[in-house]
Amino acid sequence: GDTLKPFIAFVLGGPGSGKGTQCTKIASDFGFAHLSAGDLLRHEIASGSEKGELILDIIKEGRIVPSEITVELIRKAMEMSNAKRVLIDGFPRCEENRIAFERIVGTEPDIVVFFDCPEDEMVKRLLSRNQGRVDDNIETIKKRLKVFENLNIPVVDYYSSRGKVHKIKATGTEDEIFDAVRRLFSSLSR
Ligand code: UP5
Ligand code: MG
Repeated sequence: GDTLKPFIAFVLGGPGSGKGTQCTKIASDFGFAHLSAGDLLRHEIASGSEKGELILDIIKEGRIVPSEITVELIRKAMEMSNAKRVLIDGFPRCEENRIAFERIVGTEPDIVVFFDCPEDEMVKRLLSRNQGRVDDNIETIKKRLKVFENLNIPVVDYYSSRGKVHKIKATGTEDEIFDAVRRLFSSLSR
């Protein structure tokens, strides 16, 4: 294996804050591999495995999939990509996720990007997405928002206390938000 550890950015923010949209742009402009924890979990569901059935039940309820499942999917995807720079989108969702990642992968993120978006805007975006996601209904969205507030914000607070968080205002157009994102990533690559 590669002895050099990649540069890792955790990308966090509430449901619908624009993590996936902005990660796509970062990946293409700055040469990062984009690993979305949610996409890896949905891929496992689509594979039809027994693990996938468990994951589907959890996602429908807006709850958090057991750390060992998610960390293992991310670890494998990192290994497969063999990338020097990695965006990990939508993970860790809770302190237990964070601790499991640091233990199993054996490293901390270099930076944490946090997309700060008001709840009413996130709800509006999710309800108009229309891509058939089983969790884009108002009942599940309310649960996702609660889990985000109660379990994900503490992770952001933890990394803030370690000086790793870059908070980005996630309202406005995709391009306006990417202006701020671009400034951040340009400041890293020298
Ligand atoms: N959109 C984007 N930017 C916009 C803008 N500036 N103005 C107007 N519209 C904008 O964007 C959402 C929608 O808004 C899209 O239609 C987009 O076009 C539009 P997107 O970029 O998809 O936002 P994102 O933050 O990625 O929203 P997503 O729904 O993916 O966030 P979640 O964090 O809820 O979803 P995720 O896939 O990460 O997780 C889903 C579930 O999986 C979780 O609820 C949980 O049950 C489970 N999960 C785990 O258990 N563990 C994990 O580690 C990860 C997930
Ligand atoms: Mg997403």
